[in-house]
Amino acid sequence: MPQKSHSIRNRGVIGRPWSGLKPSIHRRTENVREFGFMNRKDTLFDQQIIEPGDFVFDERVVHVFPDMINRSVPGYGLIIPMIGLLAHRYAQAGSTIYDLGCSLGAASLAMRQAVDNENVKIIAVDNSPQMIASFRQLLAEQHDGTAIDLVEEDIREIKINDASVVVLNFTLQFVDLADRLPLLRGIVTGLRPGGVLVLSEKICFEDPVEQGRQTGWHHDFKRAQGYSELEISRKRDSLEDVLKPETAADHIARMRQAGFSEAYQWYQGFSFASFVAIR
Ligand code: GEK
Repeated sequence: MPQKSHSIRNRGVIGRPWSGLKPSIHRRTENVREFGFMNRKDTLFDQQIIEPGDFVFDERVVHVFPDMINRSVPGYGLIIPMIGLLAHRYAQAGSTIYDLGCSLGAASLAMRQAVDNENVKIIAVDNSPQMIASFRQLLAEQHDGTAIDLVEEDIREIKINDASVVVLNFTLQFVDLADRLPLLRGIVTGLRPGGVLVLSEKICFEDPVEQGRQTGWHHDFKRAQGYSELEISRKRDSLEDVLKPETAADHIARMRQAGFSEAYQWYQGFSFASFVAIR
């Protein structure tokens, strides 16, 4: 892969808290007057407005999403800028980058910052109309950088075409198990040789003892983030049958089966992991 002369560090992709947003944008997202609608504290499960098994990415979730994902996923604030770094390394001139299940676009924005001026196109997809509308509103405030095309669609219906980087950052876990292999096959087919998939997932563990310990450590993390016992158990109930985790070994095996020539786990924070697969 050709070396690029400009420094990613100088453009601030590394070391910024959660989003990899440019400083001005990051400040704006912290400004309640401008973006208060998606800057609220997650109290959804304190108020019990979501029923068991009923988690959906609706307006209530969008309003608290950055706070929710930061306080629920150990390492989310690290994974986002690392996706930027990986995009910087693997994005190919003239190709397309896909962010599948983009939510409010943290990964897209980190990648845009990392690959600016590389003649790439970014397509961000989510099937939640509220997520797409809010991400669109955020983008409307920015007038610089690579264009990001927003697509409101099920990621199973998207044709990946001439891609060099595809991101599934905590999205595959919400897709039916039977649909995961066909989805990955479509990604491999649409990737250029040398292109990559970055896959981040909540994982489970074969050994019940380890499963118990990892769950306990994750709940300690959530307690340390200020969630109460009630909020933790209600969220767990609401995600039951909605979020379907698999083991790290299952993910690696499926990526190989789908046609990736290499697949590695690069990150784990308790029961949250991230992988890179290379076509
Ligand atoms: C981030 N990647 O901040 N088609 C399209 N979108 C979907 C589908 C589907 N079949 N299923 C779920 N989603 C983001 C975080 S959040 C992770 C991703 C979480 C979307 C859903 O609407 C939501 O926006 C996103 O996937 C999952 O880097 O909430 O744990």
